[in-house]
Amino acid sequence: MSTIKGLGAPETLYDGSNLRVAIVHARWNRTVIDALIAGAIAKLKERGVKESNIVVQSVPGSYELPLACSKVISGSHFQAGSTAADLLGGLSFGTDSPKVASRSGTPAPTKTVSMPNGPFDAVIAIGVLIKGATMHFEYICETVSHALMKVQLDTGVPVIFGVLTALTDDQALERAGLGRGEDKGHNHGEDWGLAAVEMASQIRRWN
Ligand code: DLZ
Repeated sequence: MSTIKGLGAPETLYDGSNLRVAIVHARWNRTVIDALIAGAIAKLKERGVKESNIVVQSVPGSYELPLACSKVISGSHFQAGSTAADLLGGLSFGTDSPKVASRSGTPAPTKTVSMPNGPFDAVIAIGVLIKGATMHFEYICETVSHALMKVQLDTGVPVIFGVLTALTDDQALERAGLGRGEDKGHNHGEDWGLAAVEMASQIRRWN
């Protein structure tokens, strides 16, 4: 069945070969997160962004994303960042029977390398929030989405909203292309990679 939803094609094919992009991601619900990061990186590279110009930084949970994005944009150093090249070797996802891992706590970062400096032309904030039994979900979704918008308006650097706010595990898996049914769904990370290149290119033109 055709659908009217999703990212429409841009009028221009943007060239990302001179862009630097940071991906800041939460570690909650890691299976989904890893697929989204891989989708974003695949599209960044498809549009010409160099692997060495893609920096990936993890934070514990989605609530930490706005401050981390703000610090990454202002050029503060983080200790646990990786380049896309470091990371791509270590990502694992797309298993036969995907589960949303690590729901019961904040997983530890796996790497400690120093992160190259910005400035960054765009930041993609990636998190996966899945509704639980309490009101946590509502508070974090609301706060994080407002705060990420504030970061981009305050800094003038595009912050791509890569936060899934899913009511169920299956909704999250399907939006990362990991659906458990015949239809695997669509990896929204790909859309975020394309959005980052488009917004970064446009902002350069407008400045
Ligand atoms: C505490 C919490 C819960 C319950 N659920 C999620 C989630 O689904 N996705 C996510 O990214 N983070 C979750 N967190 C962690 C918070 O975002 C945050 O890391 C902690 O409250 C510490 O500030």
